[in-house]
Amino acid sequence: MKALIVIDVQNDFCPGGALAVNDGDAVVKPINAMMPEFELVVLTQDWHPSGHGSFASSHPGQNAFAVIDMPYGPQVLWPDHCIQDSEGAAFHADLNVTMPAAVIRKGMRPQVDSYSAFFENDRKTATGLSGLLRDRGCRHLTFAGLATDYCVAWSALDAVRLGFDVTVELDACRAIDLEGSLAAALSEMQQAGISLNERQA
Ligand code: VGL
Ligand code: ZN
Repeated sequence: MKALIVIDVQNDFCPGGALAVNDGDAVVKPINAMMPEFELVVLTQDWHPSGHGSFASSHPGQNAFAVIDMPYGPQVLWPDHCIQDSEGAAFHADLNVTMPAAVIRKGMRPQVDSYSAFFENDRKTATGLSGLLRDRGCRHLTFAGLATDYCVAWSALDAVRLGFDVTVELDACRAIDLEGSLAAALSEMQQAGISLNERQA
């Protein structure tokens, strides 16, 4: 059984959004087109309370994109984004939200970020996604969405550690690319045995 995990295709990661990814909205079309190929489709939604610990605005004197030490390790500070119930946190208006069977929300605890769809950044607190996938008999996972070098990569790498067979559809992903983060993420994913697919290549 094959599942498609669609990562954070939300307004704030699209052009005009609070943490806009270059060309982020270009992922919507290929993702919608891919959905019917999968037995199960799951969406993730970055879903922060206001004043979240990953926001630069919560750390006086710090700027967006600085890195600080949190109790669970280094944390990039982001502009305020994907605040629960805001328009920025909503899925892109053209994303197919009818076919997906579940939405996994993440980053809800005020002091812990969550890039991965499986575990928060403390690397301990599970979201429950792996149980859902196992209960549904899915061993083969394909990832697409935003952003390649953060939430997509962290999710795909966790999936490999959890024993799933993992593909990332690069044509249906776009990156933030902070100081070489895209190249680093691609090489880490490759070394972990993840198939990096480029359909249009
Ligand atoms: C993401 C930074 C902060 C992502 C989410 O979806 O890649 N990046 N929150
Ligand atoms: Zn976030």
